[in-house]
Amino acid sequence: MKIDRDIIQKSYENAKRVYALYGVDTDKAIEAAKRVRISLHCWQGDDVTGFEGKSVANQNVVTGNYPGRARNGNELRADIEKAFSFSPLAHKVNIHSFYAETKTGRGRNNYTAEDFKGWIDWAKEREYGLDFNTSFFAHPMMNDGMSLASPDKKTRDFWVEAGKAGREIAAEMGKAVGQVCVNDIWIPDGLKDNPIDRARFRGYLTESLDRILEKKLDRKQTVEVLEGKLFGIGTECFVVGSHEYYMLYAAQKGVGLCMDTGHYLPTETVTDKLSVVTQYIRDVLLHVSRGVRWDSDHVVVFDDMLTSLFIEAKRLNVLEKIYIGLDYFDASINRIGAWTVGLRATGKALVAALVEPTALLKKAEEAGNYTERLALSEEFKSLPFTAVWDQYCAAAGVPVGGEWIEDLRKYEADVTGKRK
Ligand code: RNT
Ligand code: ZN
Repeated sequence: MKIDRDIIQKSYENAKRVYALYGVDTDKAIEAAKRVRISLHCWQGDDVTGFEGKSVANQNVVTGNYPGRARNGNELRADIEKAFSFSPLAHKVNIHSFYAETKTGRGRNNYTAEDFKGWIDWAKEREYGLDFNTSFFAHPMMNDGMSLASPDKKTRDFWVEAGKAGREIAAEMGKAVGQVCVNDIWIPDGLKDNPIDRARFRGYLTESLDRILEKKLDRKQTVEVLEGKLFGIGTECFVVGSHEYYMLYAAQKGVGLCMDTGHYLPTETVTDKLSVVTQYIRDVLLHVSRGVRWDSDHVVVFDDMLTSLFIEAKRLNVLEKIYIGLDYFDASINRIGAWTVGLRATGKALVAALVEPTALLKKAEEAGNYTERLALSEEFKSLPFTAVWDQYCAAAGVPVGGEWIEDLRKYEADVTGKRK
């Protein structure tokens, strides 16, 4: 399938005139979209497996066995490039410490930037930004599913070392690529059943985080964000690093916060939290995910959750201030397809937010005219933002509409389908 570029152009010219009636400049909206970097999570490409080759329990639950998983850095990077070729967005790549390609036998607690040379050289050459996470999971040093909050001092010490090493790596990455590397700290630590002394575990976590974060690093190279969650499989009753825990720790200690859209009660939204945390916390990372009935990490799609989040960020004027990364893993479908669907859904939501005639909505609200606010909100939902998205894709030289699917099929036949 090939869509006539003339149709795309004409639709765009029409849409541009429609939006102008509401005071929106669509050319400017496309330029603004290019300034918002979207970080792609490398771990969708190999089902959160990493390259350390250890067969240990993984605290991230991934389901499916679709063929073609990337088995090493070169395959994973090639697959990421394929996904990027289907997206017009400004990209970063988000990696975990267990994607180190070490030649020195170093491990999780003493990796250095040298162990990520393959990633750094590649990102530099292609002008992608990089983001980082120390992997506090899938390792023999996990102790009853705990790391930084473990009651065992040796366990905590090991993971504090890993966290410190991770910060240095992130700083080196930021320096190398010339843009901030966001270092996300997420730990799975928690308990299946109810603890008696919750404060004891949280005390251990505070002590560990204080040790990790003690050294001041250059903010132009790296910033840290802390990611809480509500529950996990095996930690149904108690998660040490809850959202409130990290939100208050971050606000008090001047650290950043990560909010993952799958990590809250079903009726809670990150959309509503954004105006609070961006007011008190300088560095905010969004992990864009899709929880279905639970924190299931389904592929991100173009739905109300996604659009309302981007619209809120635009209304708050923080789209260029916050950091945005995708976070999901589906091993039951083509993994590059999974990445591409999420990237393109995110791009659509971004464009839909940027062309929203926000000024008119604000005006209605400020005048106390809530009928007009509601009426306009409804009308704006069906303005032709898709024509602006298509134009953004066409002008960037990436596929429009479903054009990319055939190319993906070819890549599967020639490359991923041949992997054993
Ligand atoms: C897990 C968190 C975390 C992970 C990645 C792999 O619930 O969302 O962000 O998904 O670090
Ligand atoms: Zn996350």
